[in-house]
Amino acid sequence: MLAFPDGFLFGAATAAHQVEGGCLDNHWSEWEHQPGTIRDGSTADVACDHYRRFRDDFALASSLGQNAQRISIEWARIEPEEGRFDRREIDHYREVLDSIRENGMEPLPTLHHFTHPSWVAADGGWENPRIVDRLARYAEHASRELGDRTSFWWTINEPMVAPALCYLMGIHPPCVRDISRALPVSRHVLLAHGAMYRAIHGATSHRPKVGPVLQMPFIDAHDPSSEEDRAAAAQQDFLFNQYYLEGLRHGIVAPPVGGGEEIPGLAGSYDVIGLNYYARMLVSGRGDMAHPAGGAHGDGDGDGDGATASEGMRLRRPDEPSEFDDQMGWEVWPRGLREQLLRLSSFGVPLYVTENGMATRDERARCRHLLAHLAEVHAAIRGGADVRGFLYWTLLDNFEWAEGYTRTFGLIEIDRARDLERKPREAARLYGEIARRGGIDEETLRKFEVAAG
Ligand code: IFM
Repeated sequence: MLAFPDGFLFGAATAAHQVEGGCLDNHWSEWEHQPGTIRDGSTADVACDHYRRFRDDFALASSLGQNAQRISIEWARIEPEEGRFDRREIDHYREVLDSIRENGMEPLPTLHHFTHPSWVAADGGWENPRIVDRLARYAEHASRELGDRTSFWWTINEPMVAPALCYLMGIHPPCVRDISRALPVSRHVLLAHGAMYRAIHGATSHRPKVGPVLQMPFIDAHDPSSEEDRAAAAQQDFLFNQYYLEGLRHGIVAPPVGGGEEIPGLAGSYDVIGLNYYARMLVSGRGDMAHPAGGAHGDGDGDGDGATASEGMRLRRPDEPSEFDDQMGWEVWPRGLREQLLRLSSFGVPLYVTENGMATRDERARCRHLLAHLAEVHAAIRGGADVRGFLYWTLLDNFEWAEGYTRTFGLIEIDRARDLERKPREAARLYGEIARRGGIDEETLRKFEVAAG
């Protein structure tokens, strides 16, 4: 039996724009309504209609065995115009958080998950340094109003996505490909996290656990014997992973983003750390690059359209075939989850896997993927990492950003042809059994042919 520590959280994660429906006043909604932006021409106007059906969704998640649920709060609902906070929307999220608890689950809300209000975007979005104070003010308001309903706050989901996908690779809006614009964005996401951390602790006396949610691909040299590849991998790892880690730990903005200057209050701005882990990213010195983080990256769906944002995503080591063929075209490598958790364990705070999952229609593959990653979490705990929870990405098939509804990550299928009917998948039941037992038995590992980690 791979037993997890008492009180371990087994849950799922969602993000407002991807599931709620009706998030019309943010910059993603504006973008996805332009022709040619989303793979299947869809929008998130309805998404999973979770904004209205959240009670049923949480009851279902709980009945399946989950004891936690990560959600996100939509900034554009809370602050539709600069400085005007919408009381009805605060009340809505209070009901959402209460409903999670009433269903016996721990709520884990995130304040910024990719989307910001249209008025923020119109004023420069992440490029305008004012976003730091704006996010802090929103975090202060939300945590003051909702702080008695949650013990956790996650500040920004995947800070590196804004510079990398929005300003360097041009995959997410505003779809810029310009390093000189990406670097200030890297600075602002880091500073915004620190300002939000301080704002939350200043606003509430409930002593919540506050932290960032980092998406950390395991970045390695395509050819480990090539010095060029090793140097390129180290450089990518610095930009995507280490830059944020140094900022959090030492409170500095490291080059090439900053000049190593110290930002007051940034050092140690984490009581917990969330890790989103999906894939290994192999890098070659020839300049190939890849990015396994939300949105359109590869073309693993076999639909023959050949669209790919990053050919580098296809880098594979010929002698290490991937066991998992996901719809995103990512190189799924479960061992990387253990490695990144052990890397983060030096921060000395509790760690949570805030996202991990697989987009597939092959249910046995989803179950094997889940077991293989949970086994790696267990191995990380055995190795000394203080991991307290695992939040599967995601609860419901949802709007996968530039991929629309073509990617099926959900524990629960959404039948879009039948009024968004919810249909729990085999992996949801398997996960529920693991959550109820607090571990994985050997028979299950054998049945799915997964090694213990
Ligand atoms: O759907 C995204 C999520 O919003 C952020 N992390 C990665 C997921 C899968 O791409």
